[in-house]
Amino acid sequence: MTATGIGAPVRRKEDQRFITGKGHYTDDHARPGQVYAYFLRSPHAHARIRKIDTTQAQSMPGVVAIWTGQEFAADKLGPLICGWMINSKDGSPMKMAPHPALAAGKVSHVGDAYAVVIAETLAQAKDAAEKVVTDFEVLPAVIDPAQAQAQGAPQIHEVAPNNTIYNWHIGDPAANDAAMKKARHITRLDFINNRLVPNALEPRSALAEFDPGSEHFTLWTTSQNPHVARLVISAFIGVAPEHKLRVIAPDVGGGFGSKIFIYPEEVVCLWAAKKVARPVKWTADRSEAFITDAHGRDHVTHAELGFDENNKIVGMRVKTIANLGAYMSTFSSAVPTYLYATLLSGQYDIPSIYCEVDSVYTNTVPVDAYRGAGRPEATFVVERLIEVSARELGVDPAELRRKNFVRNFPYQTVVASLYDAGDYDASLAKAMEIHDVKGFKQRKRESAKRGKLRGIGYSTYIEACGIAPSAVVGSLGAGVGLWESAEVRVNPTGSVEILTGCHQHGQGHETTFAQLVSDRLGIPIDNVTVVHGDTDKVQFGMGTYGSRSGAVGMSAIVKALDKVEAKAKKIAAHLLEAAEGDIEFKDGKFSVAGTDKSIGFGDLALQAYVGHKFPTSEIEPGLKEGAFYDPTNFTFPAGCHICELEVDPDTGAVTIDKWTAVDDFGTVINPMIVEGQVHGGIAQGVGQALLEHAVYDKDGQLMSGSFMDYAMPRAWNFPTFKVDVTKTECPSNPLGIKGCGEAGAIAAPAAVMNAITNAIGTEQIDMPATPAAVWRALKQSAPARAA
Ligand code: MCN
Repeated sequence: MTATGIGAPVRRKEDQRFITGKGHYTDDHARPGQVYAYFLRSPHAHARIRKIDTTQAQSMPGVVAIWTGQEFAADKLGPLICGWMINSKDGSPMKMAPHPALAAGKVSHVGDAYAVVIAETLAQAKDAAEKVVTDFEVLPAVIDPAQAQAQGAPQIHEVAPNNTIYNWHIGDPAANDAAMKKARHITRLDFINNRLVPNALEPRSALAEFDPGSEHFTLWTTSQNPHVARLVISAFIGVAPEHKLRVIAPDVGGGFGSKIFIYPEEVVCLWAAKKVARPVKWTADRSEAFITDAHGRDHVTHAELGFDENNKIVGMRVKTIANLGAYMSTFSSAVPTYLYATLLSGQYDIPSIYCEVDSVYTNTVPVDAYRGAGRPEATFVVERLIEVSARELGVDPAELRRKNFVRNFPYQTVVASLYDAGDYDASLAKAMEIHDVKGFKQRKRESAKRGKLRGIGYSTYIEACGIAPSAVVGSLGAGVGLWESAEVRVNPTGSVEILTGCHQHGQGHETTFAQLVSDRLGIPIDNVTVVHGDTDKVQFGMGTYGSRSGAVGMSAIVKALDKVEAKAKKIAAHLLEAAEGDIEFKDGKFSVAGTDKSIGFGDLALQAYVGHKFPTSEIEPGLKEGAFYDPTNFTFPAGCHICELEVDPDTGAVTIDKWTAVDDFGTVINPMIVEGQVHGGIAQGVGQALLEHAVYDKDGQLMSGSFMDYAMPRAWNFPTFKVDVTKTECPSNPLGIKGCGEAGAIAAPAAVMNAITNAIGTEQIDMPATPAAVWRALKQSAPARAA
């Protein structure tokens, strides 16, 4: 390992500009003549629009234009789409309701945009918006996913009777019934997986420009996948043809999934920019973000786990209702199905699993992928079930896990995933050792002396990421392939530009991708630049989500580097007057085996471009290669997180005292970045378990719609994490990498809730375990505990 190569804890190159305020985010961009968009949003969860009167607003100072959903509809643009087809168990396709970028005739959630004001300044746009008079006929709304399918529930979209989008399943119900009948013990649990707001640091933003001379559009936008945004906007919505639309996702301040999707605002800005013939900018304020960024999670689940007389699992049965909100967001349909149920086997050898998922519409903000997307929900089901089972069976929770671990790889689960490599015993043992699980009893006694209840909880999670083999996702209904692209451009001076289809918005790609290239080509890391996020510069790529940039994006770079090396060897052979097969490449030098003849990488790059010294009839000048890489399988990071905490029985307050995480991410490119990713993920998972909740009242008003009401985790909510790794290399990519970007968020909620329920002695508590919820659970279970 070199000081900056694979495995080195190199400091993030990009942080220099971020921490000195030199980042360039969408809202930092300004175009001459730019005007501002302000959206009128529904104050009601469900309402018919009887009339919109813009007369007074039109005459307000600075107003350039005001358009409603009717005017948008008149231009016959396509609706926003969900790109992953899911069929119900009867074979019928999911019921996708139209989602126009500006609602016309009816609004379906608080925050649904139905008109836009374009003005010289944002303040003028807001002032004018206040003068728009909208006559709403308020309709009954349905908010709770568990009520959405009830008889007599308000119907949101005509295409979806009973508000049901699909009724999907995986597994064989009859075989599962038979398996569960044989169980000697069945653990049964009901959960709510709480709805979360993504809250990226940088709110979403869009700046659209139209050049009437060339008829080209440019869109600066907060996107995790600019090419996909361009494809959807051109092919499905039809604002601009693909080749005349440049999408730039510059520095983006966090996404956590919420910026994968194509949203109404960027579409409307593009449409408006052409109509007013001026650049149009929109940037969400925080309140707008709360009611427009796609939310995460929101499942209601009943789950059962059956055991035989030897405590071996015989079967699992799960029924989930997933809330997809008022419209189907871009990837929403896949989250509670293929990203959820396919992980229900956890780290365990489970011979029979049956899972049914009903996805429903409600009058709430659309729900889509949020860090982990389906896999935190699956881990929560599996890891709560196994922990509670251990308690019910009276066995040690680590022992019960060990008894049921998968040990022979590859392992085909009964829910379609093919686990390729892993060592679950190793991560559990290492975590228990680091955590000092043996000392828990003593620590519990000490807590008790101070009147505190101490609990410990495990989460031996697995997830599938590195999304994903195109053929697999295609067969499951995805509208796109999920390969990745790269181009390696060697410049004449020997510096290198990597053009990647991935997009970084906090993950440190400018460093880790450069580490790979520096390692491989033997050049200083500072001679490598990573270019991403601009459809005019970079070849088509699929973007960043599903912890794929390491496993898939870097594999595409490896493939392109292979081609660069192959061509460079050809050139070296000519320059050194040797046979191509005799050229070796090591430490940045091409040499003829067994001789002292060599040429450095930089010199060779120059020769490649001047082309003076080799026959261009045999070798093309230049040194630049591209590759598309399609993985052969998902990667399956797995590990063990242990949470230890204290509960104050008087107040219900929870203090996390110790956290140990041992993860298997295969080959680690940069341990410092990986550790940072784990920290961030744990923080988000703990946020879900203890603090965060998008609470709607029965009328569909978001009660926790600001940071005054929606509690984000803070540094003082955490102890210092102990983070370590084990390693089994991933066999399905050339670097042996498994993704790390979501692991913490996937593992953490179950670890926290297992620890809390261990401390308070009752399972009857849902996330978030706020002090009030913990205190209530303690009071309600007191009689049972006393008995
Ligand atoms: N890496 C590594 N060794 C490995 C695996 C990864 O050194 N074995 C490095 C990668 O090279 C990359 C980083 O770790 O620099 C994360 O890699 P990966 O796990 O491939 O995840 P992605 O880069 O694809 O990022 C997506 C992932 C997801 S899905 C969410 S959600 C998330 C996350 O990253 N959103 C984030 N981390 C985030 N971090 C920040 N700051 N902001 C977000 O929005």
